[in-house]
Formats: sequence, structure tokens, C-alpha cells
Amino acid sequence: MLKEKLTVRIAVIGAGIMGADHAEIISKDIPGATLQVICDLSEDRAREVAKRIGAEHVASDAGAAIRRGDVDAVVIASPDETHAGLAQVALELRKPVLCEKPLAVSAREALSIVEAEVHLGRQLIQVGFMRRFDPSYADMKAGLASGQIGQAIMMHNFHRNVAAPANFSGLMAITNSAPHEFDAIRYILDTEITAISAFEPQTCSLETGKPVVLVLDTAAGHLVTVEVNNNASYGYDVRGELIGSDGAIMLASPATTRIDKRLSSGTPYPPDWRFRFREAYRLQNQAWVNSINTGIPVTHAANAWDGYCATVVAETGAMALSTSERCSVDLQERPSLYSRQRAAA
Ligand code: ISE
Repeated sequence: MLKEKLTVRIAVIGAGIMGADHAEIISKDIPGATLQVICDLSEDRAREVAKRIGAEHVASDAGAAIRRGDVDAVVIASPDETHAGLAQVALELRKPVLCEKPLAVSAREALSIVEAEVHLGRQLIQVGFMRRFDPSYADMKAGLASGQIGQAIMMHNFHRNVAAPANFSGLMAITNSAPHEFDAIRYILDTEITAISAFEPQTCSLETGKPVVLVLDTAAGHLVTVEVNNNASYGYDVRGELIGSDGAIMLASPATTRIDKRLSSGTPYPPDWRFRFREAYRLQNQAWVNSINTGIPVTHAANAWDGYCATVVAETGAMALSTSERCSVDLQERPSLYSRQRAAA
């Protein structure tokens, strides 16, 4: 009886790579949650995921799935350009949302979600910046907070995928991949990004998925670099180093084994982010479900304001790349609904 009361019935919108992954995590790894509906424009794809994982229902109309009376909360993992519209539907119904990044494809659209939440006076949206739940990033943040490296001065970030999908333009390295770093930088350093410049290597003749290097400034004066290389070929590899006045903290590889063979030693790389951040996704989704049961937003998760900020930085970064100029990042004023004191309370 008690268990029934605590079960959150979830609709997962999108049965692609991330939708299927969320559906699996929810149905297998999250006590207190039920995979109520898996929805995809292609009902066959949704059916295939439902069969493999065991969803209660299959659907192809996202709006109708969100509106169902037997759905308490929604995971949005459909194509990027649909996120904002679907989040608005859920907000109208006051249903909690875990929205895959990006919250929206334009700053204007992201801001309209922030405004809708401010109008409601409640935070209902959590954005899927799962690195906030990754144990190595968590340790980096805790190490800085406890004074282990003195005052933070610089941060270097590397984000490498094995191969960019065919449709991946150079700009998507900034608008689709780097938002993870934009959020991690804001989260770890607890400040806003104020300016961005973008550079591509002249030696690279790739048509899709060119590497990009970004240089960012923060309001607190840190200097930050981000390299995104979506055609790294050797593995999925996310690195990060935080340099302080009294030491440095580096993210460690989460590999569980090391292979020693033929006079050499090596650790394996995961093929993509689902494997590297498996534990982060699980912790993120569990925290989200717990927050629905308690009615208290997860304080260290990314909210709609964080989603808006990452989108503004991405949009400004895309402009910096196309104009070859250092561009300043202009954010609206942070509404009190998202004030830091409130988040810490
Ligand atoms: C992809 O969309 C993701 O969200 C992954 O986490 C990221 O590592 C990858 O670079 C993105 O393209």
C-alpha cells in the first residue's frame, strides 16, 4: 500500500538513444518510479523499447502522453527543438519534468520557460546536466569548497566523442556538446560566464564535427578553456582540471580495470557518455524522483535558470565562432525564484 502511494508514474518522451537510456534506468534502477508510458513519433521504436524494457503503455503523441491522468511526471528526451514546447505543456499541467539538455534551442525560448515557472511561483523543471551528480565532479566541487587547493584560478575542460554523427555541424560542438561544460563551469566555480571566444584548428579539413577550443571568462575573474573534439576516434573521454592558488584537482578516469600486457599497461575508454556517466544518470534520476515525492527541488540539480544560462552561453559561443570575436555573455537578471540563498535553503 505504502509502496503504491510512493510510486511516481513517468512518461518518457522520445525513444532514441537518451530516451531509451532514461526508460531503462527508470524501470530497472529507480525505486519509487514506474515507466508508465514510452512515447516516440515512431510508435514502432517506442514499442521496441517497451518490449525490451517493460513499459506499461506505448504512445506516439507526446502532448497526449503528457496529459494522461495516469502520468505524474515527464522525462523529455525527444529531439532538441521539441524540448521547450513539451516542457510548456507539462508546466501548464503542473507536472514535474526532467528535461534532457538543452532546455531549449534558443535563449528566447529558454527564457519563456523561466518566465512560465516564475509565473507559477514554483520550480518544476530539472535539466539533465547529469555531470552535477558525477562522483568525480562532486569531489572536485567539494575539494574546492573545503579549501584544499586555495582559491580557484583556472579550469581546463576536454570533451571528446569517438565520432560525430553525420549531421553534426561545427557549431553543434558548441550548442550540443559544450553546454555540459558551460553548466559544469558555472556549477563548480559558482559564478557566471561573462565572455567567450571560439577557435577552430586551421589544419582540420573535416566538414562535420570539427574540433573547437573555447576560452571563457567568469564574473569572478577565472580563466577557463574548453576543448570539444567530437571525432577523437579513440574513445569517449571527458577530462577536467581545476587550478587553485594552492594546488589543483583533476577528474580521474572512472575505469574499473587496467590491462597489463606485452610490456605495456592500459585502461579502457567507454564508447560514449551513457557508459562514462552511468552512475551520474542513475543518481540524477533517483534524486529527481525523490524530489517529486517530497515536493522539494533537488538543490544541486540544474534548474530552468541554469538551462537558460547554458543556452545563452552556447548561443554566444556560436556567435563568437562565426564572427571570430570575443563576445560578452548577456544574461537577464536572475529571478528570485532561483536565488542562490533560496537554492541553499
Ligand atoms: C550529446 O548530445 C550528449 O549529450 C553527450 O552527453 C555529450 O557528451 C555529447 O558530446 C553530445 O553530443
